[in-house]
Amino acid sequence: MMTIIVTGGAGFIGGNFIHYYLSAHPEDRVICVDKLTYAGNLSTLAPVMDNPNFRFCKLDICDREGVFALFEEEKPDAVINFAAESHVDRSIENPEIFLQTNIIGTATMMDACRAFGNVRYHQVSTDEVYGDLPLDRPDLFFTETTPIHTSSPYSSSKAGADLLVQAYQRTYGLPITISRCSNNYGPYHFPEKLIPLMIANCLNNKPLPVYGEGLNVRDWLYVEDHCKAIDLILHKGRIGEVYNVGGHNEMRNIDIVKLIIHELGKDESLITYVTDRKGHDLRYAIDPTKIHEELGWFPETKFQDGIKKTIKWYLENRQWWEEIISGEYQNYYEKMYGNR
Ligand code: NAD
Ligand code: TDX
Repeated sequence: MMTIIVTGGAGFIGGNFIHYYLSAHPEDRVICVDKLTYAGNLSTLAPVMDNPNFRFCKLDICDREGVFALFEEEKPDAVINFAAESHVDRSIENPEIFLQTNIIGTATMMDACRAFGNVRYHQVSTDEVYGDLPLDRPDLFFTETTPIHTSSPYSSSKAGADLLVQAYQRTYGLPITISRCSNNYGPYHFPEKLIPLMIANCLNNKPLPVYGEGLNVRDWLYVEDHCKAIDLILHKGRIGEVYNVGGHNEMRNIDIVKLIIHELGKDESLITYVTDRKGHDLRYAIDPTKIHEELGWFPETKFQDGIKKTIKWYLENRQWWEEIISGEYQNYYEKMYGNR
């Protein structure tokens, strides 16, 4: 039996991971550490709150005293660090909190791992640390040896954290792994991000704000496939290694938006082209050969099925996202999109 600390578990991917992990490993104990920022929702964890093998702990990963006290109490066998400020647009408006949570928070969690017996540590990173690829070179993909070359304060903070994780292994022998995943989609995705934002706006008959010409390409992966990859890396990955995780499922933003419109029976006249994101990455595309060959991982959910499941989830769980978009989110939306 293992005790694992999952940080950021009230967010999108961490929440999905906790649901997945508790059902895949019913013998293990999961402790969720989450600060409950604007992106954290306890309602995401409601289905597991009564599970005797689950504990929720409201805590900032930068709170050294609090983190050390929790380690002292729980003696975890492993840490999976999902907690982060995760939205590129917010990082362009205000980089500071990204440096704090994504870099200092990572260091704090790893310091606790060192202090309590070299605890196994997994860092959830992103393909954005590799920068972007040109649109006219479909033959190019990110591999684990692609140089780090970031574009936004968000991706730079994630890259800074990755370098620190590798340094902790080299310097202190901390048993680490890193996964760098492409864009996720699925249930519990916060509605500031492309897919849930377009679903929510469509359902509310609001304009669909497409940045630039909508030609940027992202490589979409169903969130459960990402969760399975992290589970495999935690249990079978080679210590010190980076694993790219992605679906070979590249789509242009505009095609995603049109697909959502058609699935929901709405009209393309809802599309509104708005000012582009500053420094907007053109294309992300992962080469997942390493995790496939070493750990046998491959994406199980096809995009056509995953997007239908996702839309169905948003239709059946309106309360979850309507509560989010009715609060402080309104001010965010007005600031980001009001005069765009
Ligand atoms: P999210 O924004 O939905 O959730 C982040 C969670 O972290 C929230 O619950 C929030 O309350 C918590 N958090 C933030 N700051 C914290 C702090 N200081 N202490 C404790 N908790 C804190 O993010 P997500 O989309 O679920 O992303 C999770 C991780 O996966 C991030 O590290 C992100 O960089 C990475 N990632 C995301 C994607 C994607 O497509 N969403 C793709 C690749 C990698
Ligand atoms: O309103 C929008 N209109 C639009 O055209 C929004 C919110 C986004 N976009 C575009 C920008 C991107 O090209 O859609 C694409 C996807 O945007 P996001 O959902 O913000 O995701 P992205 O910037 O690609 O980053 C995501 O994937 C990598 C996650 O948010 C990161 O946390 C992860 O590391």
